[in-house]
Amino acid sequence: MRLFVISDTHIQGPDEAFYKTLIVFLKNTLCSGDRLILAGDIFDVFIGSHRYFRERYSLFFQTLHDLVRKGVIVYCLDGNHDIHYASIAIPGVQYVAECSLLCGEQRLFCAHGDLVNRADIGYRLLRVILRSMLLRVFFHFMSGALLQRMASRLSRYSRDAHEPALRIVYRNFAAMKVQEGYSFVILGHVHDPDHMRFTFDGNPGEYMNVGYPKRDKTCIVWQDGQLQRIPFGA
Ligand SMILES: [Mn+2]
Repeated sequence: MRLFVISDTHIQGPDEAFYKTLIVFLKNTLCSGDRLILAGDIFDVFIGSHRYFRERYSLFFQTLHDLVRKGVIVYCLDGNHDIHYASIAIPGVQYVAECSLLCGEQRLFCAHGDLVNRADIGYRLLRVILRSMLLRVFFHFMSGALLQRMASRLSRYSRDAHEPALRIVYRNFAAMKVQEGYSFVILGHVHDPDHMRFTFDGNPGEYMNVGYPKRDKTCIVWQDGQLQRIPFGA
């Protein structure tokens, strides 16, 4: 059993080369019994409750459907650029806020990571508003193409904060999870391909951040008790 974690690919449209790379990777790499966590910000702008976006990326969701049929266990997490995935309701895909899984005898924690920085109150408030029922109804009645244009402009302005100072905040969060008993902690969001090992009370733990696949050309895989970064297209 292998477990793959992909996040922060920030796909901007179905014609983008990296979109095709991602789909080919999913089709060719994952086998029955593997697990896949899509850990948020796969798309730069995506609202799963809106048909426009489901159709825009239908090839991706068809691929997920095929993976489930093949026997791959798929977990899907919202990011801060892509929300309401659960509305797509692909049978067999598990829509969760975060993952807490057993890998062999060890526990693995995975989340997008946009809630790690507790000092970012403004962002937390925005997140609640974006997910609110009212806005969901509003989205529903708006043209998908208009939403795409508005949101991609916003997305350019609100590039996630990737300051180096955040590295320590993420490492502290991971250390807290190791203290809770997790052996592996995987986060995304900050586009920082960080990797760190800790020991708490003699129990080793390991943290990896997915980084920014468009630049790093990698995702994370857990296999035989080890976390590794592997190239897309490998
Ligand atoms: Mn993010």
